[in-house]
Amino acid sequence: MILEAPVLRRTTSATAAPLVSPPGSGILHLGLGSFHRAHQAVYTAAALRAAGGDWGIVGVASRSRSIVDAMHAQDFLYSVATIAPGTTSLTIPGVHTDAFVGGEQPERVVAQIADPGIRVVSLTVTENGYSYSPATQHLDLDDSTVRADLRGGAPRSAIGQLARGLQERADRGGAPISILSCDNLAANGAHTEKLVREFLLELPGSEGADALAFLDRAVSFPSSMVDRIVPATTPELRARVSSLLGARDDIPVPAEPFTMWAIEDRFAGGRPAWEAGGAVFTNEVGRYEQMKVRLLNGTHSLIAYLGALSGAGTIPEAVGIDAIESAARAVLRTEYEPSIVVPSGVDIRAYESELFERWGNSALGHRTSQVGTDGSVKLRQRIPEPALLALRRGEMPHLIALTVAGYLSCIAPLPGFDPGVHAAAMTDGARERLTGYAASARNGRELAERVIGELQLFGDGLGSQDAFIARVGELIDTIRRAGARAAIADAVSASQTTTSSLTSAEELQP
Ligand code: CS2
Repeated sequence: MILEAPVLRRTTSATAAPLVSPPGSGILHLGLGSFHRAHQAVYTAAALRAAGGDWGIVGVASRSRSIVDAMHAQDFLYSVATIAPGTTSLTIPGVHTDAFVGGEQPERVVAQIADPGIRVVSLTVTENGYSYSPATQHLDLDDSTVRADLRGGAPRSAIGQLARGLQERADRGGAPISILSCDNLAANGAHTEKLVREFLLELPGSEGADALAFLDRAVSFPSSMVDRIVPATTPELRARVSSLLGARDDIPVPAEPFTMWAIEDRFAGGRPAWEAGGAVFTNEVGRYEQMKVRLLNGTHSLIAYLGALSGAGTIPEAVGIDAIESAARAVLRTEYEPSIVVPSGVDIRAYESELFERWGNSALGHRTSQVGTDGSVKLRQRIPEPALLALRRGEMPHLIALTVAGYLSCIAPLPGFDPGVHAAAMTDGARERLTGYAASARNGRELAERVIGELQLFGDGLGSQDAFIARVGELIDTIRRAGARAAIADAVSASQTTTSSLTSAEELQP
């Protein structure tokens, strides 16, 4: 029945709200994945409805031909299925005007960035897509793609594409443009700008000079905090959406009802009226980012790793385990909350209780393996600064140590320990290297010393914290010997005895 339904197209779409029709394409988006399609695209549709403007989006998938083919086959339409227990509602953003695969046409990415009609380049390329070394936070000059991009030819890395595109734009008259990172990186705008500048500075002679002058003059890199839980699309969702829609949609995106976007209002070439979709323009983006990356994402990692080790396939299942819920509450209150300054107007108690509702959304099916994937780059954003702040206060961050112990037990299990199927489903660029370390480690302490101390996976600050490294090692051994629940009980009770008086983050931060 569904197979016989017509494919979703502008002519077959039967949604209640009329589709938007962007008159031109002012945005180039790198990273045409589910998150972008359920987040920025929805805000852009609201902006176009409210205020118009030629802010259609040209979407660039880094490698996936199937998403690009499906976007073309469906006139760039797809549904966002907003899912809460008992209800699913559909919206069709309809803001994309073209789509192509960046890996197949890297020269086209460069040409589009140089095109004066494009005034915003936004990015969701994941923490992994910025070609920087997690230990140093600088452009990773050991990365073969970065090295090839610096030598010339069509660039393959996002940073190389941005730098080459901006070079060409500078040559074509240098029309103002903004580069908008929408990834979960601290100070993502400044971080992206630093990496693009480092790329240009690495070019031989004065090759990057004109582009650097253009950056000073007419390119802005606003930071933004993005938030919406977007699980992977399943065949069941495709079938459900197609039957609700009465048209076949091969690329729907599931998402939770909650959505938030806080953006610095520094757009050199103008911007859509994203506030119409509820985006907050603020000069407190740094505070929003820290709050979200630590409280939501940091705790999410804890739930995912300890959940997977306890046999939970989904986040709601994991947070439904009492011990994991108490660990999540404890890490929020005693380790993450004291490390942030809450943005003005945000009620932190309400924010936290909403987090538990969001994680508990059982209809969404968000997998522990999805959140646990790429921990080597994600954790670098989430844990070192709050851990160091606690250590400087003289307190051991037991639950952050537990998060790291959970991560290593999932990705690089010590010999003889089986972390289970959900841990095995996590992918991580560092898995091979870390597994090699684990194979020759005699105990958790040795593994933690190699990964945190020698490899400095979480930066040089934590790399020299022997007591923290030892605590991670102990918890890895407890997980191996007595299981995840024993390690959680140990960490939660230790944290209760050490955190009687907390100093506020405002006093501790410069
Ligand atoms: C998650 C995030 O996969 C993960 O690491 O923590 O993708 C999280 O769901 C989003 O950041 C929510 O905005």
